Amino acid sequence: MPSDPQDLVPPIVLTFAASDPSGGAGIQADIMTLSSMGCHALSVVTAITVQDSAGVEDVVPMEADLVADQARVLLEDMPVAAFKLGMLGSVENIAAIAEIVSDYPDVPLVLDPVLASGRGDELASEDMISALRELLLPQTTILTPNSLEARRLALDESDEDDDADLAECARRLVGAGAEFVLITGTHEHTPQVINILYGERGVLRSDSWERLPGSYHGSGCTLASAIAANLANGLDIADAVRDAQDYTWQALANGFRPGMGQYIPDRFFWAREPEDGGNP
Ligand code: PXL
Repeated sequence: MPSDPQDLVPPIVLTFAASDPSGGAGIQADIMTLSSMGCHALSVVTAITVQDSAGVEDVVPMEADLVADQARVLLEDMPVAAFKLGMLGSVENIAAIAEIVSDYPDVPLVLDPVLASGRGDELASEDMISALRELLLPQTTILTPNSLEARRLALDESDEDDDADLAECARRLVGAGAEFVLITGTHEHTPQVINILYGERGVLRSDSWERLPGSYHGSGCTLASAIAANLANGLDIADAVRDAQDYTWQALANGFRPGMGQYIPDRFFWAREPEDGGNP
């Protein structure tokens, strides 16, 4: 028996995200990823969605007071090693969460700016984008937009430069307060998917991945949660980002299609033997 029961407690990560009952994205994706990577997941639900593997039919945000209460009781009880923020549901929720995390400035914060689903359903209003920029970017350790989200967050309507290059977007997002920005390249028309990590001094690392043929639901949630798990496990930012991409690529490569819509990543690919009926 270890003398200290704390030795048995895995690193704890608190995720704020919306429920995706399909198990593809959202808080369900976060819990699976964090668990698969050896963390204990605390999960504060910010909104309920109605969706299947083909698309989102409805989004109902939780009351901001209820979001704040869920988080406060957990934070008074347990030491949190990282925060992960996904779809937040409303401007009021963003403000409540920004206030809570401001009490924990030393805890790394991974912000996945969920603006639309991979299938194009809008999941954040312009007001929510402004609130993310103003209230959360200054508290963000690492922001994980895809290239479309990076452009929407970095450029405003008056910007002529719709096609501003991603390095310029990253520069502006770092200027707005994010310590690091990982821009994923799935939506760019490059033969390989190129993901680039930027910091204050520009590019920190660039990783290229074989482009997989499927259309996936929940890849962004998986990547951001995997980064949070790695930071909670004590990895530095460059190693956390590299290892999380490797994990996510494998989860996608082993993805499955549970219904009539998109593929979803298998976050427990490592636990399945091919002879169990899992993917090879
Ligand atoms: O993949 C982004 C995402 C995050 N969270 C929820 C979602 C989606 C995409 O559909 O539904 C709840």
